[in-house]
Amino acid sequence: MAMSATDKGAVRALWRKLGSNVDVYATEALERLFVSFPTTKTYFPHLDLSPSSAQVKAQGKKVADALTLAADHLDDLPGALSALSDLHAHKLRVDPINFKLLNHCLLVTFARHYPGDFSPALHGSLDKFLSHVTSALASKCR
Ligand code: HNI
Repeated sequence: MAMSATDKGAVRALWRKLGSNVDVYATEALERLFVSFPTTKTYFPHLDLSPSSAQVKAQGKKVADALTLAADHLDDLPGALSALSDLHAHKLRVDPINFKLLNHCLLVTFARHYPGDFSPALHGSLDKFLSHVTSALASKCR
């Protein structure tokens, strides 16, 4: 389902509120991903995935920066994420199911830290945003 103007406004407002904490939250989401869905760890055999690892933190910052780029380009997600889509599909060969798992962990993390009422409407807008990011990232998988 397309993101409405209301969804886009909600995501932009959320990003303004989160500020630089997006790094911290993306790192927490990755930690949750590796604990709750351990098969995802197979994509990172070269990284130290133990709790509080500097490498997971660095990966969290990369994911956060890409999400911020996406939040700044809501009207052209496929264009903004094109290079990352190539990377994940052709080089890293990430099975698209894994994006859904990370989206779940991101939602849980944002809901946990959101300062105030993480309303059903905000939940819905954020879920749509993450689904669109995922579709753009997975668009070159086949
Ligand atoms: Ni992903 C590298 C963004 C989901 C596996 N990933 C990156 C980089 C960014 C990024 C940015 C760094 C690119 C570079 O160095 O040029 N990844 C994102 C985003 C999402 C996502 C925005 C979804 C919201 N990545 C996933 C998922 C997996 C995944 C679900 C697999 C479970 N990503 C990787 C791997 C790398 C990677 C593997 C390379 C890590 C490294 O350092 O070698």
